[in-house]
Amino acid sequence: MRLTRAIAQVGLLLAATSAFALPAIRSEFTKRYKSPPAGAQAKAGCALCHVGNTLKRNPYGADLEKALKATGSSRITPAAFEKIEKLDSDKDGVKNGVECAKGTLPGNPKSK
Ligand SMILES: [Ca+2]
Repeated sequence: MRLTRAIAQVGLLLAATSAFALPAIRSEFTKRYKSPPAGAQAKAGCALCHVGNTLKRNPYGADLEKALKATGSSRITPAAFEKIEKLDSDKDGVKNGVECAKGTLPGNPKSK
């Protein structure tokens, strides 16, 4: 009985942990652009690619999704990021690659 309870508690802990884990795309973004943990990109959370905390993608997220589909892979690849670095997804006059490197939000025109 005790063992069953312990296993259930571990299961709950794992489920809770995975629910808050960053998606692979986010961790690859952070790795590629050396996004600082206290910077605007980290603070944006899901809004880096989505509209707020919704599933709807912002312009950068939409471009990244298109680029990812073009690679033919279901997993994020450096090629997908690279493919959209020359675009200005949010039309603020600053290319995605520049925004990603300097820590601003490539899907939010108020951040450049
Ligand atoms: Ca931009």
